[in-house]
Amino acid sequence: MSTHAQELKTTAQALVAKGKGILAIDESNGTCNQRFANLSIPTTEENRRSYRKLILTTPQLSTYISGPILFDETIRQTTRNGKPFVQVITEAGMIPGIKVDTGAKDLAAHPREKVTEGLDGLRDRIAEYYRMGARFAKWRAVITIGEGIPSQACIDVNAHALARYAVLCQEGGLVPIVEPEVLIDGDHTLERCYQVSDRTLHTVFAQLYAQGVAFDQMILKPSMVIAGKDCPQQPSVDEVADATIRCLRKNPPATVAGVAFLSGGQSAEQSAAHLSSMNARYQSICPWPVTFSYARAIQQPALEHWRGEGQRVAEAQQRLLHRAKCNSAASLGDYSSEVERELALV
Ligand code: 5MM
Repeated sequence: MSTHAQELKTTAQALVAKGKGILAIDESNGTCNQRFANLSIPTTEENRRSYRKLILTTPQLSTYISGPILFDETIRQTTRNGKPFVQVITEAGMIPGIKVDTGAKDLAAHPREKVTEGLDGLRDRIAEYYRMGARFAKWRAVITIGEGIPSQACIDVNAHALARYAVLCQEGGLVPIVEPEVLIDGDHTLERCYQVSDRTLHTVFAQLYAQGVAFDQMILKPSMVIAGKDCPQQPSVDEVADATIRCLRKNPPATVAGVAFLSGGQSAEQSAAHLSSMNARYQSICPWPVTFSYARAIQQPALEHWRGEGQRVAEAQQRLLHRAKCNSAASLGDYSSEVERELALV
């Protein structure tokens, strides 16, 4: 058992506290720059710092967000006055998190498939992040659906790495967020996504168990069971919620501290609607809290408004807060298009 066991349990529970979710702002520089470039925002370190400061200093954010996940560059950055972002986060009543994987790379001998790297030196990096104030971590594995894929080899190596990462995190005092993402890209059906998600989660939890991960000291960050974005038969909101909960109830043990979904390229409204339907209809039969750990579905409206201009910060923060409120409502099963509009007026 980790010497941090009690701290890990307390942190894990706080991350999925009622009405709260996690905010992923851990885009690597490449991904962040791409999102900036799409909006003609100059891709400089100073702009990445300003944008992350805009997010982290949003008034009332901690009412809805338990903790933000940072990228390595961000955890080392400060406000203009020199206050470390970790301090900004803790003073606002949130828990600092850190992405510790180093990205999904091509998997040898398996065309079109990826394996996430970052295990080399991880014990030392975790110790450094803990000293800097981080209390949870994230590692994302990517599973692609296509003709003949995913291979079992791809699922196995990613599950093995997720478990190695998770047990190292617990040893070092960071709550691991275990993120096996089944991508939304492609024209696969809901049923095919269900089969792949089920096989992936089954393999991941077998590895977590085999390697001694404490389930009550971790959070699962899965993708929803959804049709591929190019599938001609798009399921209804309730069909996505039904399939996702059916798949989830088969897999994570009841002792897992919480389930916090990624948005995976769904629109802001869609991801809130799916989460809300799950909670409204199934909260009473789920053994763990079901909430969000979104990046794009919370940030995108704020980023699109900000566009790198200082005078737009306050309005961009309002847009960020609006999405945080909507997803908080969704985590309670209370989101609807009317609530979406009402919360915009508050
Ligand atoms: C799936 O991506 C994670 C959740 O974001 P969405 O809710 O937008 O799907 C996200 O945390 C992702 O892992 C980070 O943005 C890091 O991305 P890269 O690819 O730069 O490591």
